[in-house]
Amino acid sequence: MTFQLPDLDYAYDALEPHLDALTMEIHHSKHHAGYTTKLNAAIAGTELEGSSIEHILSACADSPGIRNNGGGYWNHCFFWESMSPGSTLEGPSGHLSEALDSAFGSFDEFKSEFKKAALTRFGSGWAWLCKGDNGLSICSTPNQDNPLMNIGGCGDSPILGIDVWEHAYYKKFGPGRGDYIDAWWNVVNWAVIEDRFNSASQ
Ligand code: MN3
Repeated sequence: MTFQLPDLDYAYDALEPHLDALTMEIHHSKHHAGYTTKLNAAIAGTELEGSSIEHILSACADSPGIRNNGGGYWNHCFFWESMSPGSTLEGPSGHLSEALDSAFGSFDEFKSEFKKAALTRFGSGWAWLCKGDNGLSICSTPNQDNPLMNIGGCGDSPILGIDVWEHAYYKKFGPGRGDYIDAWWNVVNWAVIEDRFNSASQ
């Protein structure tokens, strides 16, 4: 049993004009495909072969090949599922909306804090919104690390994440990471984020 590159639920050009088709195609068919192939190679013949990706991520800290490629595999699956061409900036509703207001004051304040975490991640990495025992929180991780690895003070259940590697935005936005983040809000699938919030164990 090996990991497979998942198909997207939408076409590469479906997130235009916010995210461009060429970036989406390269990001999925080259970058994500590469992490998937290298993850399978890294776990082949080890005790982690055949394990769930969640178990692999919880046990990968001492293996750079499994950590980088397992993170890259899971992070991008999570990222594609977080977006939808039918999304709007109206944002979340229900219990998620209440939890965001409780943690950050308002949806706009949450977006501001999340953007700050994504902007200030030096080099390549991710920013995350997580659900934990004390409600919602924001953190960021370098490279392809993620909260499921429970390393670096970022260990609650992730419900939203943004890729801030340059490969995610440079073709369209150049060095304008902030412009990319602003555009990305338009394609966040809040129904999916709300489902994750409602089903998160913590
Ligand atoms: Mn990426």
